[in-house]
Amino acid sequence: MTPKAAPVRLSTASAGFDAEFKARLHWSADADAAIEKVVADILADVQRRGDEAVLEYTNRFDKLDAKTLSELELTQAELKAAFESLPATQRDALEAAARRVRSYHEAQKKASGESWSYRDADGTLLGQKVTPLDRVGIYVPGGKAAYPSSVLMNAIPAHVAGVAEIIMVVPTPGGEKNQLVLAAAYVAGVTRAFTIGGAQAVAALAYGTATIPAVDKITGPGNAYVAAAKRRVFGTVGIDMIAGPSEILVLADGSTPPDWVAMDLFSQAEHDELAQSILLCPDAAYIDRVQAEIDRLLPGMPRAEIIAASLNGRGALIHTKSMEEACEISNRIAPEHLEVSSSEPQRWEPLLRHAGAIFLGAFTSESLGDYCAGPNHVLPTSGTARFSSPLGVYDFQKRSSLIEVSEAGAQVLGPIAVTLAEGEGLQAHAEAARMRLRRA
Ligand code: HSO
Ligand code: ZN
Repeated sequence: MTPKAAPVRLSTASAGFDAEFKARLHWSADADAAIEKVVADILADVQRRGDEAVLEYTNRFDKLDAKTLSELELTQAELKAAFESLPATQRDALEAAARRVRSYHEAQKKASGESWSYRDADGTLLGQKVTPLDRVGIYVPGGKAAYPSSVLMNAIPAHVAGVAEIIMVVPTPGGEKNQLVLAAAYVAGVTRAFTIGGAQAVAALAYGTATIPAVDKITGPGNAYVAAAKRRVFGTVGIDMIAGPSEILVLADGSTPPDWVAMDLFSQAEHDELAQSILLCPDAAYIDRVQAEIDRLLPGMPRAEIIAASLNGRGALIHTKSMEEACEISNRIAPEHLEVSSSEPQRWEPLLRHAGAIFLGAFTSESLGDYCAGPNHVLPTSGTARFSSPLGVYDFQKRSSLIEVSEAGAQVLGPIAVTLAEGEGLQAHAEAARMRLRRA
């Protein structure tokens, strides 16, 4: 029997709204002490024993029987063969998505990822030099969350940024390789790929082993062990973010067919029982129609169980006093994905300040953004859109300040530096500045 999905109905007009709303939103990713211990041991072991440790853990956890780590490297020929083994429709879709994701990130680089400088009145040059990271690692989960689209979303911005080497790791439990993931690695231009995963793969990338080169940054989602490992190696390498369960918030004015909205809520819910789907709408009758569509459509969904668990556990249909109030609540939530399902999305967009990605208008389903619109689908979750941004070209670049003080400039800056240096009691600083002053 298909389960029922009845997201909780809330109304901003009711007295208990704030408390109920907070309780629903709560998501705790508290560190699990048992996982932390296992991960700490694996990291230390890989640091100590390198290849041997990675090989042992991989054989044990993924039930493989490899004799050396090099056996677990996927050759470029294998990636290419995976691509060529796909039906033409899949090959074309992967390439079309890759093209659009690439164009978007090229535009992003042009807009904010280039070096700049200027000269001030004394001829002193000041600027910022932007350089790509040398080598990055991309973690791709195995099993149920193995998304080829995520390979594109991680590797393409790295490529566009100019990263010379992109190392992909993907676990293959039981030796089963996901051909679409390998094909996506080929399309996205991954440099090297290894069938390893878990904390041991994160450790190998962070510290380097005889076979796996150490990288400068690790991006990509993973399970609780991978997340704990990424947290721990941060500092030795950069990381992108620690992602929580996926979220969608739909702001609806009642003008979109309600089955479209119901399916958009499903599209997030089907990812994971912990995923969150919320509808905010000032029209109570429309909310009823969305619920009716949920009831009608759910039995046809292959992942009905997951969808129902997600909607019943963390979903909500919220009746607001107005669209303005709905925008305010959305800002409080700072959702990963925000759909403005309205006939006048441009009217509401200026009111929306915190969201990973904003999808404007009835035709912009989140799913189009997940795969092929162009912007990245790796987005800040759990309210972190208040202070962080989608994965982008900038995550694969760093900036160096450039300073070239002219002789005239040194005469202006010198006395300022001398005064401040003496104030701090740092005589060498003061002298270094003074030596560059022209003697009268
Ligand atoms: N909505 C997911 C991305 C994704 N969807 C991958 C389908 N495949 C998290 O943003
Ligand atoms: Zn998705």
